[in-house]
Amino acid sequence: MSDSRHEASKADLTRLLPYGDTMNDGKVQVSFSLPVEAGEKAKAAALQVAAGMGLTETQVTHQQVLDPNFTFFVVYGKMNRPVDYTAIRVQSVGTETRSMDENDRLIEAKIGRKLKVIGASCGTDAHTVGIDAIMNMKGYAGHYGMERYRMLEAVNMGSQISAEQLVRTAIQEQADIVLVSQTVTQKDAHLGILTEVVDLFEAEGVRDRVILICGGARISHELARELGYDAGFGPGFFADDVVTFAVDCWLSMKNRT
Ligand code: B12
Repeated sequence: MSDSRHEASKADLTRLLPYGDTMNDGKVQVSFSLPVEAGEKAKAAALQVAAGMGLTETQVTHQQVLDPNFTFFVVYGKMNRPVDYTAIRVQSVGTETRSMDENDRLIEAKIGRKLKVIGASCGTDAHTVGIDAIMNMKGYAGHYGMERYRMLEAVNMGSQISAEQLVRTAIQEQADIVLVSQTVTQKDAHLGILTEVVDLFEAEGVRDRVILICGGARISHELARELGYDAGFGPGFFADDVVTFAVDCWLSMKNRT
């Protein structure tokens, strides 16, 4: 058994704590900024903030002036409240990812035509890297994007596309798969736009004709399902994961022509 597996096997999964350098030591590092001038008083405030998080044995290991009125802190501490890992249940997309070639062959054999994909980063969101990672020819981190697929016709509308524009285009183009990217989540801004897209598809009476998928740094499959999407993908997923899900979903949907 490798050292790390041997060490992990000693963990009590009903009372899981962060691992610093020994099992269950609960050691964590947190970082935050405070809107105060740097100095000893600011450091004391940072320690109180960490105590408020439930941390003990705290230590400010880094304090940095951001500007005269803001200071950034890194604090080490010990967390004392364990979690029961055995009681955790998560919703995940849960399909085994096929490669681009496998997906292409499956689409050709079972669907017999190219699937049309329309995607955009919606609302005021100007972050394009996430949707580009999934859609663009070159893809991301060594994983090709949807434009590279032989059996997909992928149209990336770019960023700052309104929900109306996206839905109108998807209907006009008879899209099979619609992708919505949302990166900025400040004050839950992403929830409004994601819901608007679902509402518009429903209002047009075509929600069940498209596979609707969202993604972004703070998107989970569970959240996506709650909002009325077929699936949601956060960091660590690539075009092959999304296409595998979409093809399986397409094949399981009834009344397809
Ligand atoms: C680059 C960047 C920018 C660039 C964007 C350039 C561009 N063309 O995209 C610029 C400088 C324009 C920018 C602007 C802003 N940004 Co910015 N930005 C970033 C940064 C550094 C990287 C984001 C990124 O590209 N990640 C890489 C991609 C590949 O990751 P990803 O988006 O998570 O995508 C993956 C998955 O999520 C998923 N995915 C994503 N989309 C989709 C869609 C579908 C359909 C699917 C299936 C999957 C999927 O697949 C991808 C691959 O695995 C992040 C910080 C960070 N390190 O993350 C901040 C960050 C996202 N930005 C932030 C902010 C606040 C802003 C601004 C509001 C700043 C300001 N006050 O002006 C503006 C907003 C502008 C606007 N109108 O949207 C915050 C967001 C905080 C929050 N909770 O909302 C972050 C987190 C920085 C921070 N810590 O404060 N930003």
